[in-house]
Amino acid sequence: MEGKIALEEHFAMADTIQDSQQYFTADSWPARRRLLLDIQDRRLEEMDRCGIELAILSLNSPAIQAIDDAARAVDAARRANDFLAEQVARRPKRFAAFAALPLQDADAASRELRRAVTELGCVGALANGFSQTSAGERASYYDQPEHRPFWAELESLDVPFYLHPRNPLPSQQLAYRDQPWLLGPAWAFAMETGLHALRLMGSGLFDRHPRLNIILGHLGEMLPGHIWRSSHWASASGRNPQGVRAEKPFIDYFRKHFHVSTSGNFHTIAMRQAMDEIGAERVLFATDYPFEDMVEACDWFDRAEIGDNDRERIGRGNALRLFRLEDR
Ligand code: GRE
Ligand code: ZN
Repeated sequence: MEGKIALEEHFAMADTIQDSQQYFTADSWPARRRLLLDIQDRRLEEMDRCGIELAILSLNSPAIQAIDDAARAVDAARRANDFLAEQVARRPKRFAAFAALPLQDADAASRELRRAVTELGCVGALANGFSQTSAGERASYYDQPEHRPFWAELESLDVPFYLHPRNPLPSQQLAYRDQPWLLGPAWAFAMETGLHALRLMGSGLFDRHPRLNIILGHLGEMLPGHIWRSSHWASASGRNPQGVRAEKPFIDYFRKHFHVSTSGNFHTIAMRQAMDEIGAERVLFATDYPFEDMVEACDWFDRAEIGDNDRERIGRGNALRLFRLEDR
C-alpha cells in the first residue's frame, strides 16, 4: 500500500542513545545505533521503498522518563523537541513529531507540551511509561493527582498522547531476575504499559476529561485480549472489594478513549482482535523502526488478510483524522 502513515518510529540523540543498547547483542548494536541516529538518509530511503509517506517520529525509550532530576529532564525534553522540529522542517511532508515530555514535573510538562504543539508543530506527545523522580526511587504514574493539570492541558490542546513502553524499575523486577530476557519487548513492556493504561482507566481520568485520546502500541499491549476480564472485575459495579474510582466499565473507556497501533506486533490475528474489540477506525499502522525491520512490517501489513477498505483506514485514513494531518 502506498501513502502509509507510520506512528511509532523512533530516533535517538547523543544523550539518549545509550538507553537502547541493552536490547541488542554486541554484534548487532553498531548497525542499530546508526539507524537510531539517522533521520534524513537511510530512514527516508526505506520509507520510499516501503510506501510510507509520513513517519511520526519519537525519541527512544526510556530517555526523558528515566532522568531522575526534574530540571535535567526539562532541559533534555526541550532540546529533543527543538532538534525534532528542525528535522521535521527539512521534510515536512515526510516527517511529523511527537513531543517528549518531562513528566517528572507536571507543570513543566504542560508548558513544554503547549510550546511543542503551538510553536513547534508537534502533532501529539509520547511518554515512555512512568517518569522517575527522587533519585530513581519513585515511579510517577500519570493517574496520580499531580498530573491533573497536565491532562487538562492535553485535552484543551486536543492532541493524542502515546503511552509507550519502558521496563519496570529494578526494585520491581524480582520476578524477572533469573530470566532477564522477559524484560523489554518479550513481556515486561506490555505488562508495564497495559498496567499503566488500566491505572488511567481506574483513576476516573476519563470521567474528568471526556475528550482525551490515548494511543497504545503493539496492538494494545495485550489489553484487547484482557479488557473484558479487567472490566468484569474492576469496573464500578461494586464487585471489587478494593473499590474503583471510575464511573463506567473499563471496556467503555477502552473503546472511547484509546487507539492502538501495529508497532512491533506483525500478527494478523492480534490485529483482527483489536479491530473486533475497539473497531478498525481505532487501529493505526506503525512499525517500531528501527527496533523492528521496516520492510518486514510493511510486507506483513500490505498483505495481511483484512479488507482493503480496512487496510486503507489503518494504513492512512485513521491517522489523517486523529492527527488532523490534512490541516497541517
Ligand atoms: C521500543 O522502544 O519500541 C523498543 C525498545 C527496545 C526493544 C524493542 C522495542 O526500546 O520495540
Ligand atoms: Zn517503540
